[in-house]
Amino acid sequence: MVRTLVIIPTYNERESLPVQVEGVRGHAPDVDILVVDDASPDGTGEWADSVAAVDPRLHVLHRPGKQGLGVAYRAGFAWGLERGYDVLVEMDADGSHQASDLPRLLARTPDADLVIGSRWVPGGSVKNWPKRREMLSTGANTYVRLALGIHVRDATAGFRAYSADILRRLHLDTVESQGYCFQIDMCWHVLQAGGTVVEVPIEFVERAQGQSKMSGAIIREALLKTTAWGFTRRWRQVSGAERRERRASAD
Ligand SMILES: Nc1nc2c(ncn2[C@@H]2O[C@H](COP(=O)(O)OP(=O)(O)OP(=O)(O)O)[C@@H](O)[C@H]2O)c(=O)[nH]1
Ligand SMILES: [Mg+2]
Repeated sequence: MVRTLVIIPTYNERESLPVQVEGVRGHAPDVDILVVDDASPDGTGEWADSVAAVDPRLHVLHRPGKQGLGVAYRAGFAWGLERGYDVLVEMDADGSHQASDLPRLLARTPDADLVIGSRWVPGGSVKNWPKRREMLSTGANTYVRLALGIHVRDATAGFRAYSADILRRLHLDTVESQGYCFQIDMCWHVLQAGGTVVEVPIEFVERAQGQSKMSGAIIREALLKTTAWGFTRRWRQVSGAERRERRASAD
């Protein structure tokens, strides 16, 4: 029996979270849910506590204040790994990630270390996104593919499932990025650790309630870090470091 934990980070998602939790319950009744709340002023954490009091399969991790998505997910992964879950899922509270797509993601987890719910593979799509957002996402993903030399079409996607094995193999404390960059960073770590990545098409729906936490700082972080990783990769290729390391590990 595979034990799955769906981790939902929240900051001010009082209206969206109940809908998302109900969706997960309906489409994947066997999974456990962990809400990681950063002391949302709008009472999201208290609502989650009230559900956890009567539902032993919903857990809440309270964090002292807004520290960003990456920190929340790292705390959620650590919580799940300590408790022996086999598959750990990232899912937004805002309705962009549809619970109806969750079973298809989970169905692929035996084949890969990381299953990404992808907007940019055939069959994937976005709904209600302004053209500007669409261009930002496709542009960012093209840049990531070229800079890092990887084949993943949607490395910034935040609806994904990891095997516990790969998360244990990554040094999660070295994944310091936030926002979109956290997703790229995790994908890059998985690939560098020799993990396999598959993409499953999803329909991504723009949030209907609450506010996006997307900002210029988040975009800049992703751009700068991806560029730096890309240069490091090229430098290692040119300097032959990769070849030497491979030879050393074969000896
Ligand atoms: N715990 C925690 N959750 C966060 C934080 N920032 C964002 N989230 C949650 O992470 C999920 C994604 O955040 P969004 O605001 O939708 O950001 P986004 O999906 O990158 O941006 P949009 O595409 O504009 O919606 C939501 O469930 C948020 O509530 C944070 O600092 N801490
Ligand atoms: Mg969102």
